Amino acid sequence: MKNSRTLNFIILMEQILNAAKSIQHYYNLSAISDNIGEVGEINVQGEKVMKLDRISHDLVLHGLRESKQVMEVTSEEEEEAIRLNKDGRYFLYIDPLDGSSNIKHSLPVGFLFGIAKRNLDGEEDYSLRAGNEFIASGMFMIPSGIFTFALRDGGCWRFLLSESGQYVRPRRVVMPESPKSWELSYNVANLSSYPDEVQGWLNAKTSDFAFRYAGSLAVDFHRLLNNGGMFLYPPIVQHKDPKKNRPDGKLRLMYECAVVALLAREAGGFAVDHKGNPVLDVVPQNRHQRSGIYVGSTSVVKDIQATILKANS
Ligand code: AHM
Ligand code: MG
Repeated sequence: MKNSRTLNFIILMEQILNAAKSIQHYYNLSAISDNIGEVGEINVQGEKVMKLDRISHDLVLHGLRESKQVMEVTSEEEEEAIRLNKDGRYFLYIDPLDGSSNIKHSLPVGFLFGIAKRNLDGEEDYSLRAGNEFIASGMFMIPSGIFTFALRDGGCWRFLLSESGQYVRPRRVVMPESPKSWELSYNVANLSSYPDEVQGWLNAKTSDFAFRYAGSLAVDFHRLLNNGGMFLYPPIVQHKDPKKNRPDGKLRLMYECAVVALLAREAGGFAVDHKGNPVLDVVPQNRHQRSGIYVGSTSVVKDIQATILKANS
Protein backbone atom coordinates (compact mmCIF):
# COMPACT_ATOMS: atom_id res chain seq x y z
CA MET A 1 0.00 0.00 0.00
CA LYS A 2 1.26 3.49 -0.85
CA ASN A 3 1.64 6.04 1.93
CA SER A 4 -0.27 9.29 1.63
CA ARG A 5 1.80 12.44 1.06
CA THR A 6 1.19 13.59 4.62
CA LEU A 7 2.29 10.27 6.06
CA ASN A 8 5.53 10.35 4.05
CA PHE A 9 6.31 13.77 5.47
CA ILE A 10 5.47 12.69 9.02
CA ILE A 11 7.76 9.67 8.70
CA LEU A 12 10.57 11.95 7.53
CA MET A 13 9.99 14.49 10.32
CA GLU A 14 9.88 11.76 12.97
CA GLN A 15 13.41 10.72 11.97
CA ILE A 16 14.65 14.33 11.94
CA LEU A 17 13.23 14.92 15.43
CA ASN A 18 14.83 11.71 16.70
CA ALA A 19 18.19 12.65 15.19
CA ALA A 20 18.03 16.04 16.92
CA LYS A 21 17.35 14.37 20.27
CA SER A 22 20.30 12.01 19.70
CA ILE A 23 22.59 14.94 18.86
CA GLN A 24 21.46 16.57 22.07
CA HIS A 25 22.26 13.38 23.98
CA TYR A 26 25.80 13.20 22.55
CA TYR A 27 26.32 16.92 23.08
CA ASN A 28 25.43 16.52 26.76
CA LEU A 29 27.86 13.64 27.12
CA SER A 30 30.56 15.12 24.92
CA ALA A 31 32.86 16.57 27.57
CA ILE A 32 32.71 13.50 29.76
CA SER A 33 33.24 11.09 26.87
CA ASP A 34 36.03 13.19 25.36
CA ASN A 35 34.11 14.09 22.21
CA ILE A 36 34.70 17.83 22.24
CA GLY A 37 37.95 17.77 20.32
CA GLU A 38 38.92 17.67 16.67
CA VAL A 39 38.84 14.59 14.47
CA GLY A 40 42.06 15.63 12.77
CA GLU A 41 40.39 16.16 9.38
CA ILE A 42 39.52 19.26 7.38
CA ASN A 43 36.04 19.32 5.82
CA VAL A 44 34.98 20.50 2.35
CA GLN A 45 34.83 24.04 3.70
CA GLY A 46 38.50 23.89 4.70
CA GLU A 47 37.48 23.90 8.37
CA LYS A 48 38.53 21.59 11.20
CA VAL A 49 36.08 18.75 11.77
CA MET A 50 35.12 18.32 15.42
CA LYS A 51 34.20 14.87 16.72
CA LEU A 52 30.68 16.05 17.45
CA ASP A 53 30.32 17.38 13.85
CA ARG A 54 31.01 13.90 12.56
CA ILE A 55 28.80 12.16 15.14
CA SER A 56 25.91 14.54 14.34
CA HIS A 57 26.27 13.96 10.60
CA ASP A 58 26.19 10.17 11.14
CA LEU A 59 23.12 10.41 13.41
CA VAL A 60 21.15 12.52 10.93
CA LEU A 61 22.16 10.32 8.00
CA HIS A 62 21.09 7.22 9.89
CA GLY A 63 17.64 8.73 10.52
CA LEU A 64 17.21 9.92 6.93
CA ARG A 65 18.20 6.52 5.59
CA GLU A 66 15.79 4.78 7.99
CA SER A 67 12.92 7.02 6.87
CA LYS A 68 13.25 5.66 3.30
CA GLN A 69 11.76 8.98 2.17
CA VAL A 70 14.96 10.71 1.06
CA MET A 71 16.35 10.71 -2.42
CA GLU A 72 19.49 12.76 -1.82
CA VAL A 73 21.24 14.57 1.02
CA THR A 74 23.62 17.51 0.88
CA SER A 75 25.57 17.83 4.11
CA GLU A 76 28.14 20.34 5.22
CA GLU A 77 30.27 17.38 6.21
CA GLU A 78 30.39 15.61 2.82
CA GLU A 79 31.76 16.99 -0.41
CA GLU A 80 29.55 14.88 -2.68
CA ALA A 81 25.80 14.39 -2.69
CA ILE A 82 24.66 11.37 -0.70
CA ARG A 83 22.16 9.30 -2.69
CA LEU A 84 19.83 7.35 -0.42
CA ASN A 85 16.59 6.03 -1.92
CA LYS A 86 15.79 6.36 -5.60
CA ASP A 87 12.09 6.19 -4.79
CA GLY A 88 12.34 8.81 -2.04
CA ARG A 89 10.35 12.03 -2.30
CA TYR A 90 12.65 14.54 -0.64
CA PHE A 91 15.96 16.35 -0.96
CA LEU A 92 17.58 17.29 2.33
CA TYR A 93 20.16 20.04 2.91
CA ILE A 94 21.76 19.78 6.34
CA ASP A 95 24.24 21.45 8.63
CA PRO A 96 24.19 18.80 11.36
CA LEU A 97 26.14 20.90 13.85
CA ASP A 98 26.27 24.63 13.32
CA GLY A 99 28.59 26.73 15.47
CA SER A 100 31.12 23.98 16.24
CA SER A 101 33.54 26.43 17.83
CA ASN A 102 31.07 26.65 20.73
CA ILE A 103 31.32 22.93 21.55
CA LYS A 104 34.45 23.02 23.66
CA HIS A 105 32.95 25.76 25.82
CA SER A 106 29.66 23.87 26.26
CA LEU A 107 27.87 26.80 24.65
CA PRO A 108 24.82 26.18 22.43
CA VAL A 109 25.01 24.91 18.87
CA GLY A 110 22.35 24.15 16.26
CA PHE A 111 21.20 21.61 13.70
CA LEU A 112 19.84 23.25 10.52
CA PHE A 113 17.95 21.60 7.68
CA GLY A 114 16.02 22.44 4.53
CA ILE A 115 13.66 20.12 2.63
CA ALA A 116 12.76 20.22 -1.07
CA LYS A 117 10.60 17.79 -3.00
CA ARG A 118 11.62 15.60 -5.95
CA ASN A 119 10.14 16.34 -9.33
CA LEU A 120 6.80 14.55 -9.15
CA ASP A 121 5.85 15.24 -12.77
CA GLY A 122 8.68 13.53 -14.60
CA GLU A 123 12.21 12.25 -14.36
CA GLU A 124 14.27 13.71 -11.53
CA ASP A 125 17.32 15.67 -12.72
CA TYR A 126 18.88 16.05 -9.24
CA SER A 127 19.29 19.79 -9.77
CA LEU A 128 20.22 21.99 -6.83
CA ARG A 129 17.12 23.74 -5.50
CA ALA A 130 16.76 27.41 -4.67
CA GLY A 131 15.29 28.23 -1.24
CA ASN A 132 11.96 29.18 -2.81
CA GLU A 133 11.61 25.51 -3.77
CA PHE A 134 12.01 24.37 -0.15
CA ILE A 135 8.77 23.08 1.31
CA ALA A 136 10.08 23.43 4.86
CA SER A 137 13.12 24.34 6.89
CA GLY A 138 14.04 24.06 10.53
CA MET A 139 16.53 24.62 13.25
CA PHE A 140 17.12 22.89 16.60
CA MET A 141 18.88 24.62 19.46
CA ILE A 142 21.14 22.21 21.26
CA PRO A 143 21.13 21.39 24.16
CA SER A 144 17.81 23.11 25.00
CA GLY A 145 16.12 21.15 22.20
CA ILE A 146 13.94 24.12 21.16
CA PHE A 147 12.77 23.48 17.61
CA THR A 148 11.88 26.25 15.14
CA PHE A 149 10.15 25.08 12.00
CA ALA A 150 8.85 26.86 8.90
CA LEU A 151 6.42 25.34 6.44
CA ARG A 152 6.25 27.17 3.12
CA ASP A 153 3.24 29.53 3.37
CA GLY A 154 2.35 27.87 6.68
CA GLY A 155 4.16 30.15 9.12
CA CYS A 156 7.08 29.78 11.46
CA TRP A 157 6.53 27.74 14.62
CA ARG A 158 8.49 27.03 17.74
CA PHE A 159 8.23 23.90 19.88
CA LEU A 160 9.69 23.19 23.31
CA LEU A 161 11.10 19.80 24.27
CA SER A 162 9.40 18.31 27.34
CA GLU A 163 11.16 16.30 30.02
CA SER A 164 9.77 13.13 28.47
CA GLY A 165 11.26 14.00 25.07
CA GLN A 166 8.11 15.24 23.33
CA TYR A 167 7.94 18.42 21.25
CA VAL A 168 5.22 20.43 22.93
CA ARG A 169 3.56 23.87 23.17
CA PRO A 170 3.74 25.01 19.54
CA ARG A 171 3.80 28.78 19.29
CA ARG A 172 3.72 30.86 16.15
CA VAL A 173 6.81 33.01 15.72
CA VAL A 174 6.32 36.48 14.27
CA MET A 175 9.19 38.94 14.33
CA PRO A 176 8.28 42.00 16.40
CA GLU A 177 7.31 45.12 14.44
CA SER A 178 8.40 47.50 17.14
CA PRO A 179 12.06 48.51 16.79
CA LYS A 180 12.38 48.69 20.59
CA SER A 181 13.80 45.15 20.87
CA TRP A 182 15.69 45.11 17.56
CA GLU A 183 19.30 43.95 17.59
CA LEU A 184 22.20 43.81 15.17
CA SER A 185 24.31 40.68 15.11
CA TYR A 186 27.60 40.44 13.21
CA ASN A 187 31.28 39.79 13.80
CA VAL A 188 32.44 43.30 14.60
CA ALA A 189 36.09 42.26 14.25
CA ASN A 190 35.45 42.05 10.50
CA LEU A 191 33.90 45.52 10.17
CA SER A 192 36.84 47.21 8.44
CA SER A 193 36.99 44.36 5.89
CA TYR A 194 33.39 44.75 4.71
CA PRO A 195 32.52 46.57 1.45
CA ASP A 196 32.54 50.38 1.93
CA GLU A 197 28.76 50.72 1.58
CA VAL A 198 28.13 48.07 4.28
CA GLN A 199 30.61 49.77 6.63
CA GLY A 200 28.91 53.10 5.92
CA TRP A 201 25.46 51.67 6.68
CA LEU A 202 26.68 50.06 9.92
CA ASN A 203 28.51 53.17 11.09
CA ALA A 204 25.38 55.24 10.53
CA LYS A 205 22.87 52.81 12.02
CA THR A 206 24.56 50.71 14.73
CA SER A 207 23.60 53.05 17.56
CA ASP A 208 19.89 52.53 16.73
CA PHE A 209 20.16 48.90 17.83
CA ALA A 210 21.31 46.70 20.68
CA PHE A 211 24.18 44.41 19.68
CA ARG A 212 24.54 40.64 20.24
CA TYR A 213 26.86 38.05 18.69
CA ALA A 214 27.31 34.44 19.82
CA GLY A 215 29.34 33.28 16.79
CA SER A 216 26.84 30.60 15.78
CA LEU A 217 24.28 31.35 13.11
CA ALA A 218 21.72 29.06 14.77
CA VAL A 219 22.11 30.75 18.15
CA ASP A 220 22.25 34.31 16.82
CA PHE A 221 19.32 33.78 14.48
CA HIS A 222 17.25 32.03 17.16
CA ARG A 223 17.53 35.16 19.25
CA LEU A 224 16.88 37.47 16.31
CA LEU A 225 13.58 35.77 15.50
CA ASN A 226 12.39 36.73 18.98
CA ASN A 227 13.75 40.25 19.09
CA GLY A 228 13.91 41.42 15.46
CA GLY A 229 16.67 43.50 13.85
CA MET A 230 19.27 41.95 11.55
CA PHE A 231 21.91 39.20 11.51
CA LEU A 232 24.54 39.79 8.85
CA TYR A 233 27.61 38.00 7.54
CA PRO A 234 28.79 40.26 4.71
CA PRO A 235 31.60 39.45 2.28
CA ILE A 236 35.12 40.16 3.48
CA VAL A 237 36.81 42.15 0.73
CA GLN A 238 39.37 44.43 2.37
CA HIS A 239 41.19 42.16 4.81
CA LYS A 240 44.74 43.29 5.51
CA ASP A 241 45.82 39.75 4.60
CA PRO A 242 44.21 39.38 1.14
CA LYS A 243 44.32 35.59 1.50
CA LYS A 244 41.65 35.97 4.20
CA ASN A 245 39.20 37.77 1.93
CA ARG A 246 35.87 35.98 1.37
CA PRO A 247 34.25 37.83 -1.54
CA ASP A 248 31.21 35.54 -1.45
CA GLY A 249 30.84 35.58 2.33
CA LYS A 250 31.42 32.68 4.70
CA LEU A 251 28.09 30.98 5.26
CA ARG A 252 26.71 28.31 2.95
CA LEU A 253 23.75 29.06 0.71
CA MET A 254 21.90 25.75 0.72
CA TYR A 255 22.01 24.54 4.32
CA GLU A 256 22.58 27.77 6.24
CA CYS A 257 21.40 30.90 4.38
CA ALA A 258 18.34 29.43 2.60
CA VAL A 259 17.27 27.62 5.78
CA VAL A 260 17.19 30.79 7.89
CA ALA A 261 15.79 32.83 4.97
CA LEU A 262 12.68 30.61 4.85
CA LEU A 263 12.31 30.70 8.63
CA ALA A 264 12.61 34.50 8.49
CA ARG A 265 10.10 34.86 5.66
CA GLU A 266 7.53 32.73 7.44
CA ALA A 267 8.05 34.85 10.57
CA GLY A 268 7.41 38.05 8.58
CA GLY A 269 11.07 38.84 7.85
CA PHE A 270 13.31 38.94 4.80
CA ALA A 271 16.82 37.94 3.67
CA VAL A 272 19.13 39.13 0.90
CA ASP A 273 22.58 37.97 -0.18
CA HIS A 274 25.77 39.99 -0.72
CA LYS A 275 24.54 41.20 -4.11
CA GLY A 276 21.22 42.36 -2.69
CA ASN A 277 19.25 39.47 -4.24
CA PRO A 278 16.57 37.76 -2.13
CA VAL A 279 18.32 34.67 -0.72
CA LEU A 280 15.34 32.46 -1.52
CA ASP A 281 15.61 33.33 -5.24
CA VAL A 282 19.25 32.33 -5.63
CA VAL A 283 19.65 29.12 -7.64
CA PRO A 284 22.79 27.36 -6.36
CA GLN A 285 25.52 26.65 -8.89
CA ASN A 286 27.45 24.59 -6.44
CA ARG A 287 26.40 22.33 -3.56
CA HIS A 288 28.61 24.08 -1.01
CA GLN A 289 28.30 27.57 -2.45
CA ARG A 290 28.96 30.40 -0.03
CA SER A 291 26.83 33.48 0.25
CA GLY A 292 26.78 36.77 2.09
CA ILE A 293 23.64 37.20 4.15
CA TYR A 294 21.53 39.98 5.66
CA VAL A 295 18.50 38.47 7.40
CA GLY A 296 15.95 39.82 9.84
CA SER A 297 13.19 42.42 10.10
CA THR A 298 11.96 43.29 6.62
CA SER A 299 12.36 47.07 6.82
CA VAL A 300 15.95 46.82 8.08
CA VAL A 301 16.95 44.25 5.45
CA LYS A 302 15.28 46.31 2.70
CA ASP A 303 17.20 49.35 3.88
CA ILE A 304 20.59 47.67 3.58
CA GLN A 305 19.49 46.00 0.33
CA ALA A 306 18.84 49.43 -1.19
CA THR A 307 22.32 50.54 -0.08
CA ILE A 308 23.96 47.46 -1.63
CA LEU A 309 22.01 47.74 -4.91
CA LYS A 310 22.83 51.43 -5.22
CA ALA A 311 26.55 50.85 -4.62
CA ASN A 312 26.60 48.12 -7.26
CA SER A 313 24.51 49.84 -9.90
P1 AHM B 1 29.86 25.85 11.23
O1 AHM B 1 30.11 25.57 12.68
O2 AHM B 1 28.73 25.03 10.67
O3 AHM B 1 31.11 25.76 10.41
O4 AHM B 1 29.29 27.35 11.11
C1 AHM B 1 29.97 28.47 10.76
C2 AHM B 1 29.70 29.54 11.79
C3 AHM B 1 28.29 30.08 11.81
O5 AHM B 1 27.47 29.37 12.68
C4 AHM B 1 28.54 31.47 12.36
O6 AHM B 1 27.53 32.37 12.04
C5 AHM B 1 29.83 31.83 11.73
O7 AHM B 1 30.50 30.62 11.43
C6 AHM B 1 30.69 32.63 12.65
O8 AHM B 1 31.85 33.00 12.00
P2 AHM B 1 32.95 33.99 12.62
O9 AHM B 1 33.64 33.20 13.69
O10 AHM B 1 33.83 34.31 11.47
O11 AHM B 1 32.23 35.19 13.17
MG1 MG C 1 27.17 26.02 10.03
